[in-house]
Amino acid sequence: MISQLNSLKEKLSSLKPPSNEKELDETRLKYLGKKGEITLLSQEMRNLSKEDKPVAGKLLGEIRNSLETVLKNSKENFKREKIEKEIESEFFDSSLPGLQPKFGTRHPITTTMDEVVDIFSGIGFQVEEGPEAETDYYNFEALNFPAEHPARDMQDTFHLRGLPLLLRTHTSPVQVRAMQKYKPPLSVIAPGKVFRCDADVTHSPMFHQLEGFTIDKAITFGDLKGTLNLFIHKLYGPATKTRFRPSFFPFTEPSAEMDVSCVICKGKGCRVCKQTGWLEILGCGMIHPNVLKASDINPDEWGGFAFGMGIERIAMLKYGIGDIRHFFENDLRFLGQF
Ligand code: 2U9
Repeated sequence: MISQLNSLKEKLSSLKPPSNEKELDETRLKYLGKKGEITLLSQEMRNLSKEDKPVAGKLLGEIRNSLETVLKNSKENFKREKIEKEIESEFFDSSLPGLQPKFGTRHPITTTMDEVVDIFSGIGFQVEEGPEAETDYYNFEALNFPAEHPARDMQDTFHLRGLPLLLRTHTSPVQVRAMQKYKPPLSVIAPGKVFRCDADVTHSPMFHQLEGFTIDKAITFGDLKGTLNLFIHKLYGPATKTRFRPSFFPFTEPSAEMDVSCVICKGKGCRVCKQTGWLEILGCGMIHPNVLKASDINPDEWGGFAFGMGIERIAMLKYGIGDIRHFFENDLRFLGQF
């Protein structure tokens, strides 16, 4: 037994330490497992003589301790190596420049619409919204459109198949609904999407409008001019000139179109204003008595002015954009510029 222990000690002293976890487990099993060499030898201890027992016991203890130390050191080495490898693979260089996050931008139509709404809200107009699918009554009849008016033509208006509805061609029906809902005096703006069967460089089948009106006693064309001049000076700057030309709309009488001095060349004449120095910006007029009557407002007691503008046109002039289709293509190279 003693000689067996001595040769085991000899063998273990030249034992190559395990080089991986698998070898470590195999070595442990080989010597310290249930049927391992050291375990079997320690079981045989009880058969030894009284004299040999302490010598063998001391030797066995030394062998077990030195093997356990080797195994423990190897295990710790493996653990450390594993952590070092992990740290190396997950290395984070905090001195590298960060990745630039991509921020979205507001659509130029949203920005322009908000700006126009803010100006009119600031001088007391209340904002109203309404349905995009409308009846013929609210879109045409209540607005004094004669039955055979060209705007009612199938080519201009989108009709909803099988339903007595159409896509509103202007936001005027929202204004009619407001006139019926509230009592004058009343100042309303109606921003929103409108739909017309039309498409080219300056027309899109869907575009944005903002219309407004004021109804009060003794309203004059002077009130209309004062309000719109204030709006234009806030939108394009106080040096912008305005002029009014006679026009026609079924819902206003008299009607006018308002021009502004060219926002690009300041009135000198350029490609955008076709050398005239002026840009057509919106339509307006005094609300037709028939329109007031249709909403139960007495035209002998009350009068009103109204106006309407296409937001795409305002934005095209503000940003110098030549083609309305840019607004709807959602090209990030275009949208990222605003
Ligand atoms: C009610 C009474 C009157 C709204 C008005 C215009 C003139 C006008 C166009 C501008 C460019 C439409 O987008 S556009 O093509 N609009 O010229 N709109 S007066 O008049 C109203 C509206 C509602 C009850």
